[in-house]
Amino acid sequence: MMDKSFLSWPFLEPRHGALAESLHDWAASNLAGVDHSDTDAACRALVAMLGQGGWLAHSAPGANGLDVRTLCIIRETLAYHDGLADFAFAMQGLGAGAISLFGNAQQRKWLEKTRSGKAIAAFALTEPQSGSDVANIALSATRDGNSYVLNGEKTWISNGGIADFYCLFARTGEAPGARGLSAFIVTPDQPGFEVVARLHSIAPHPLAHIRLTDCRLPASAMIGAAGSGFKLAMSVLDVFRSTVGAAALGMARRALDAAIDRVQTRQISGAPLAELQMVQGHIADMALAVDAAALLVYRAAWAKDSGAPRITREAAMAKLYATDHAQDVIDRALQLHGGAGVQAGNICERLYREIRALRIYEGASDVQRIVIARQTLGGS
Ligand code: COS
Repeated sequence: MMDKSFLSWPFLEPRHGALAESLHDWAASNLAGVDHSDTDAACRALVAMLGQGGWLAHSAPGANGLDVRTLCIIRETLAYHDGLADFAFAMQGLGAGAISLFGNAQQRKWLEKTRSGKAIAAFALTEPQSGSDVANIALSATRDGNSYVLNGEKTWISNGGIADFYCLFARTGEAPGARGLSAFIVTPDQPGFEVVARLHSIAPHPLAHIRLTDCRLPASAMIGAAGSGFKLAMSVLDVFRSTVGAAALGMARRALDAAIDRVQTRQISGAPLAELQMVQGHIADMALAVDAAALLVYRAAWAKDSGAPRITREAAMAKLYATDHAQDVIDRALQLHGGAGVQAGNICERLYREIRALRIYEGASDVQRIVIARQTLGGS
């Protein structure tokens, strides 16, 4: 049974605790029956379910704005139950994030659809030659009268192939490097938009490589000001990086719970595994990592919700620590399960595959180290 004592920590309010409890109940009764054999279909079904359940309403701000603690609670809870459900929720938020934070009234109409599960969103930043190095984005958007003409490629795009719109970052060239990027809303029905390959990963979710060839967009498709794309992307990532840490936390909690159950029921030499000091040492390290991750995640989320203009350092710490340590917690849980831990379908085997990408997407662990070091040393 998941330890919910963190819900009474001062970073959180009673409404967060109530949300966590009701989402746990909903997830326990609704997620177990989702068929994962067709990843696209499962993801579409999950988006629709999360929309109908009212959970997606939290993924993009309505009247009350974006509450990062709420996003974290939801991701932690969904990830505890089902990694793909967490993915479906998270990508609605990330894909719509630029519109949520910087979109105009017309663009914000997309949010009605992402919040109800009637449209699927994607965040298209990474390119074959620029993932961590966002300032190096090459996909070009050339102004032509009242339009922009886009040419180039994006890869590892989550929800690629099933998304109804992509928040896509392109080089508009106002200045070299980071100051010459802009964000656009691109729909896949646009002539020149093509999904060139579907990509398959160790924990399946919809992923694609896309190409734009003379893809013409109205100038009104631009989100925010020309040249503001880099800062816009970083602001969105500042919010959602803490939530990646929260998802990792949910997976680590699930692994810890599975490990506790295992060591209390599995006998060795006539006594439960839990009586061995070496096993107790693992359980102690796992519990410590979970609590430390939770403190960092909810510290970052609370700071943003309390009005901090930037939480770059706090979010980077939360993501780095929570994802790297979740990997360790899950690995130890799997080890404590012995052969059963690597059996396909075992919860540890599933978590072992699901956690890996979280240490890479939305800023790989070493990018987070760069961010933390720069800020600690006094940079931007
Ligand atoms: N919020 C607002 N502005 C920010 C910012 C943030 N979080 N981070 C940087 N900026 C600003 C800087 O202040 C700087 O502004 P000025 O030009 O006015 O001085 C500008 O943006 C450029 O910043 P910086 O020089 O730090 O850019 P770098 O090219 O050195 O990039 C890293 C820094 C590596 C941190 C950035 O590229 C990054 O986060 N990469 C990872 C991206 C990622 O998550 N990729 C995964 C794909 S999404 S699944």
